[in-house]
Amino acid sequence: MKTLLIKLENEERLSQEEAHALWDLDLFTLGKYAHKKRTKLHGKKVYFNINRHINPTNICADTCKFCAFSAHRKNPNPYFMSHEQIMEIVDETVKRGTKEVHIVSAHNKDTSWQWYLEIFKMIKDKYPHMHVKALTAAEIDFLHRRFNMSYEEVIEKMLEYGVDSMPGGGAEIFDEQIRKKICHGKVSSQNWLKIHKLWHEKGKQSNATMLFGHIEQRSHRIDHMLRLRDLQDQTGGFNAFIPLVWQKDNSFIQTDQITDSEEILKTIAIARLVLDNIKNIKAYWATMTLNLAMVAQEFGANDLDGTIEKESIQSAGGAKSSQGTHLKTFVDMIKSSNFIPIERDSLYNELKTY
Ligand code: V47
Repeated sequence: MKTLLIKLENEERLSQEEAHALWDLDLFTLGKYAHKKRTKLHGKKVYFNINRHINPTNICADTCKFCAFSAHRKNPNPYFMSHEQIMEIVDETVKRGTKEVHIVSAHNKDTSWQWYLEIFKMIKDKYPHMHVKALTAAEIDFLHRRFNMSYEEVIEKMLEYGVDSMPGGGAEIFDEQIRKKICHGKVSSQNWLKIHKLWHEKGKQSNATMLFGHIEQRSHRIDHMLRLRDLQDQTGGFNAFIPLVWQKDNSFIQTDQITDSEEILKTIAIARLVLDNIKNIKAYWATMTLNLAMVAQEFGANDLDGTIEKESIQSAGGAKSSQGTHLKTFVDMIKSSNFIPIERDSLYNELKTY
């Protein structure tokens, strides 16, 4: 424990063993070191962007037990949007100053790879400055399996059709045993990492998520972070790490695990301390409430994600995020917490200080 504290004090890289030992520290000790690191990197700035989430279909070939969004399971309302419907949403959101569309779909086997990709080209043709963050590694793996395309071919098409960056979804928890229990058949951990590596090798950036608070143990979260840290050492392509708190309504997982505020804040603080090579830690307000996401800014996080406008995946599981949030709410909350609100673009360039 003594060497761990000395290393934290000196801001040295933590070994695997030391990373696991972080759980033995209390929240306020973790918070002290995590906040020191976040302040060194970002001062009092809290980042967010003005974005729109679009989830074009919920019809899914996969059967992940944690998911309430997939229409195969307890969600009784299957839907599928046409490109015209998606463009109507984009046209509307542009009027409100949106600078990023975040497009994540279920794995719909009754469509074509063109349906997935052409929408990106339509958006870029009409709005060349709109940042398209689209296709999780899980979707890329699905397109590869369904349409017999190699990962490289899917990635070439993404570049050709105008995808700017990749969202971090589909990572869930990398531990293979847990993965088998919660999302058997979906992209493997190894392939999730391989796909991001291939994307980074094209000079492109992406995010990384971690779904926690279901049946995994704390040690699995550390294992997850360390696998990301290893890849980031090789490529430097991850913009942000996003721990997603599992929303339990309408799911097929039975668990007694309680994920309270202390556990969420500890996970954020540990992420900041372990992931010494990922600059941005997002407290994704949709899965931890805006209030706790604000508190998380004192425990290592430096970002809140965006205004979102409409959110269908986490809200299907019980999160109060279906209507997004207002820019003014963000700005007021950040200011009243004595931080500085910074609107950023999708790659963390600063656009405006409020
Ligand atoms: O991979 C599904 C998660 C992810 C639930 O890159 C759930 O900026 C909680 O990719 N409770 C997709 N989480 C969302 C995603 C994302 C979200 C926010 C920011 C970014 C980014 C990417 O949603 C899935 C899965 O892990 N998810 N169901 C649920 N009930």
